[in-house]
Amino acid sequence: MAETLHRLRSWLGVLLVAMVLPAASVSVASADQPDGEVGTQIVGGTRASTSTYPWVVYLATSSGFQYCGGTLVAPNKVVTAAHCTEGDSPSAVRVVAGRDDKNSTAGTVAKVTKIWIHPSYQDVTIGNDVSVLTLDRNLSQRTIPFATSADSALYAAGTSSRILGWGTTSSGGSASRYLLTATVPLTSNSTCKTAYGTDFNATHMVCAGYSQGGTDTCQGDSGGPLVAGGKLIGITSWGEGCADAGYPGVYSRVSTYATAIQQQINS
Ligand code: 4AZ
Repeated sequence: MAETLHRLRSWLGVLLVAMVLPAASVSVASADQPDGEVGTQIVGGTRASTSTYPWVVYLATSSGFQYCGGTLVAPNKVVTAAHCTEGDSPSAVRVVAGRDDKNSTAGTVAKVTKIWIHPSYQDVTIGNDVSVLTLDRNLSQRTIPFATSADSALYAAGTSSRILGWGTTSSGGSASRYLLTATVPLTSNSTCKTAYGTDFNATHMVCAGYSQGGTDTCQGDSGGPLVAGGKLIGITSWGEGCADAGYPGVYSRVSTYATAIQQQINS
């Protein structure tokens, strides 16, 4: 599967924490998150409900392992990252909606009948990290509109944006059992250029995070939403580590891909 390398990285992190460094590497997290408890510390996140954010979904393998996020933009269409679906067969992917707790059976599990990957996608640092999934049914969950070329104001530096996901709570740490959310300010393009140099392309990407770090998306959040002004403006894509000062999270700039996404919705 395409997510193999990506997932392997997450798994290695989990394995290291679980088997090799049981006490040491979870030091902060374990103090704040007793088993079965909710963390508020995790890369600055807090618990959220899919009742509040019904359009946030996660991608899982056929055995139920959550590996990426996604956003419902039409009853049977999910926007996610190309690096989440690259090389995957539609039959291998499940979309889970309406389930805050991965250990529950709440909500709906849809199958995927088609995976569209941006034809120019090669690598997250080049851009085009966009994919649209077609589901085998229309979901009842509310959808969210996505940014178009008319929404450039939503990308102003300093705009408060919301990140959501079930990913890891620290770089190389373990994934969250529960849906988490946080708000982060969009950075300027020059700030992101300073962090990432030629890997940052302002046409294809937008960055978000505090200069001091502390709040960010992380492994397993990829493909999930960055929301501002009631619209999907970004797709969680990449970054150096997670929540590190000077290294904001990088998101696919949805307005750049609005026409392509709309074509997939219409298809
Ligand atoms: C990842 O590997 C990933 N801090 C997602 C987001 C960020 C870094 C890595 C941003 O899925």
